[in-house]
Amino acid sequence: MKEVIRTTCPRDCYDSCGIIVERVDRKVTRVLGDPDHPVSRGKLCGKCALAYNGVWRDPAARLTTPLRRVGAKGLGQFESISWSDALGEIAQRLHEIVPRNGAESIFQATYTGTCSLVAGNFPMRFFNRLGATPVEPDTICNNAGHLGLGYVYGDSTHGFDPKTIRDSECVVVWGANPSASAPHAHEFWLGETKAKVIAIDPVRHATAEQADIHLQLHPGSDAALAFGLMHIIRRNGQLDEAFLRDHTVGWEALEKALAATTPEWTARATGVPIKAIEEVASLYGSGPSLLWLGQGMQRQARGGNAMRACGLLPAVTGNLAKPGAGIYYLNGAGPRNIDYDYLEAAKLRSDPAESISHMELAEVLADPARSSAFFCWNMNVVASGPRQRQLKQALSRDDLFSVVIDLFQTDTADYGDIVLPAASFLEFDDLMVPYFNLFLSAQVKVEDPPGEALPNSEIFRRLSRAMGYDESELYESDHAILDEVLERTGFGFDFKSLARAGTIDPFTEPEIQFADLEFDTPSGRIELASERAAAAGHPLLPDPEPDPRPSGDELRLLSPASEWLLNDSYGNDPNIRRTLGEPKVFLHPEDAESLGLKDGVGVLLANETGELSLTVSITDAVARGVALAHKGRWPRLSSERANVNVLNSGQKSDMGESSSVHSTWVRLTPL
Ligand SMILES: Nc1nc2c(c(=O)[nH]1)N[C@H]1C(S)=C(S)[C@@H](COP(=O)(O)OP(=O)(O)OC[C@H]3O[C@@H](n4cnc5c(=O)[nH]c(N)nc54)[C@H](O)[C@@H]3O)O[C@H]1N2
Ligand SMILES: Nc1nc2c(c(=O)[nH]1)N[C@H]1C(S)=C(S)[C@@H](COP(=O)(O)OP(=O)(O)OC[C@H]3O[C@@H](n4cnc5c(=O)[nH]c(N)nc54)[C@H](O)[C@@H]3O)O[C@H]1N2
Ligand SMILES: [Mo]
Repeated sequence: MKEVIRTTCPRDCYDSCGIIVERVDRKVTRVLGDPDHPVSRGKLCGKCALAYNGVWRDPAARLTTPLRRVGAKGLGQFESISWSDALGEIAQRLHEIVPRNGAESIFQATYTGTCSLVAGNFPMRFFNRLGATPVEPDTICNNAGHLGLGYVYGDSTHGFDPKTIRDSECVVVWGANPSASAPHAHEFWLGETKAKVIAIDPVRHATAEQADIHLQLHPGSDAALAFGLMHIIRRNGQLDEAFLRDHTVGWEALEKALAATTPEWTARATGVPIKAIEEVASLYGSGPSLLWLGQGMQRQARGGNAMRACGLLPAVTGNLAKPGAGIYYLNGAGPRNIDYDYLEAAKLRSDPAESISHMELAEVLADPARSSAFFCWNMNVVASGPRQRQLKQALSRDDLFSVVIDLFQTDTADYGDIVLPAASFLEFDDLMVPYFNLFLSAQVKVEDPPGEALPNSEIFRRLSRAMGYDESELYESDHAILDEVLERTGFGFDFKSLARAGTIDPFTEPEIQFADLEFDTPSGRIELASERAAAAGHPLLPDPEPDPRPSGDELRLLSPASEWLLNDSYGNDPNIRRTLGEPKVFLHPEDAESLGLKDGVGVLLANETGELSLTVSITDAVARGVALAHKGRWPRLSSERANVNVLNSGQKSDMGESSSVHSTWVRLTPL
């Protein structure tokens, strides 16, 4: 018998596609895009179509039983054990560690392997009860931007409603690459709009190619460009003076600073021709305009400053709180009334959690005085984190007890003492709150997990039992949680009715961002100049100065999202590996020439942190001075057992102790 089941992709992607799964005699035959879903419109992106019909559903590639390490750490030699042995052993080790070294010596790292609510958050109930130290999740991804925008607006998780594009005349995509990171938004949301689309990026990616205007700025010159645009907007008489007077503080100081950022200065600072800067200023200034600030843009040494500077544009032009206007970084669950304190049972934690940054994880795990155990789940930190070589070394410590929970035998799993097999999103029910569109979606189980794999939530219920914990929150069932979460949203759905609908949009009309013009800043207004930033050691106004340019044999290494990989997922899918071929570094023809590099040759990238060999691909799609090598390859599947993060120094961004991976400098030498 053939059936079709509707579900949702819960991966870390702006699109959160609707999926339909075909089953014959209860066996899944195909995973496809849902034709009725407003985002996917019947099509999955290339990578998910391959992976969800490939490695994600291949029982031979998946972890199917708990494993105990038998060889040296990192070698990936394990034996199968039972769940009760695995959980018993973990509980025994934790019961030894807590009285001896304190629960704070147990570190746990998680991110967005699945973004679904229960699988992503329920395990925190266990860690809250245990009192483990979190590795602050957003420090690997977007924390600098959250802090930077927070200084200006008091909030960074309440973006525009994408539906409002119907009233826009201009959409600026600044330091995001939807053609890879949001392929359906690229194709439909941007591809079909009547608004002028402007892409601002050192790389001419497919979204920049498709845009009306592409400003190919030098990396690290975003604040300079923002100030240059505001200089011209002021000169053009396109300021919204009433808005500035009524809803902002700091205009006087900002206006003074804008005097110096003339078009000539801006062109020199950014590498963008004056004419193009003028054109963009005039389009954005006349509005209504949307501004999408990408996560890639803030992953640089002064990413917080860059976000603050770019974030001023909507305020000076009054492109806020009206249809067709707004700013977007991420849409959090706020307007959808998701209760995270309930999901994570925050009350189970007795002491407030002191977190560490991903940028210092390798150091902390190398130090026996600070760390005695490490849990990694929903995350492949050896592939995604900085200082890859140093992190592997730290994870090799004999006296560090490591537990890794994943679908696959990842590089991180190779360092586990115990590895636990997780179920994939096709194998359990859950809820998804997309971070671009303001939807709410059901993730519906379509088949049983392979072997003995279990959803994250069930793994942690069983671990709580093995620990002898008795708090009822640790044992609440997934379905009780799903219905409770939905009840608290007040949208009138329980899980069953939401599963029938697939995806709902609770807001029939576009939500107007900041409609009440109240801002959660100390002044209650938009803070162009911020005393709070100054008190934290930053300048009162964002600083327009660009980063220094690379010279000699040095280039600036950018390692953003690849069209064919999702973070560090899918790097083990055979079809995707074939499609990608050798790991490459993309270079501008003039840089290649001055370094004596020809298309297709091998090149060594090196810096103080590490080195990596890649194959040269020459293209004028990258700006001069840039080496582009996408993130997400699996180190254990390459001959050097490394990916681009072997070069990532883990330097903290100016705000939020966050990743500055796009500020990595490398020297290139022909192999
Ligand atoms: N060089 C460089 N490095 C980067 C970045 C960059 O731009 N450049 N970007 C950074 C960013 S933005 C991010 S967000 C991080 C992401 O880095 P990661 O979080 O490490 O990457 P993911 O591939 O999203 O997910 C990690 C793992 O979750 C597993 N997983 C999926 N579903 C489940 C589940 O239900 N349960 C469990 N237990 N596991 C599951 C997957 O198999 C995968 O191995 O990488 C960062 N690293
Ligand atoms: N296919 C795919 N989709 C993904 C992911 C993936 O790995 N693969 N990852 C997911 C995750 S976790 C995240 S956080 C998002 C990230 O998705 P995006 O927000 O699109 O961010 P990135 O892909 O890191 O980088 C976007 C762009 O930033 C540019 N950039 C780098 N430095 C600078 C700079 O100094 N200034 C400016 N203006 N631009 C700069 C890069 O050239 C790149 O084109 O995507 C999600 N979606
Ligand atoms: Mo991310």
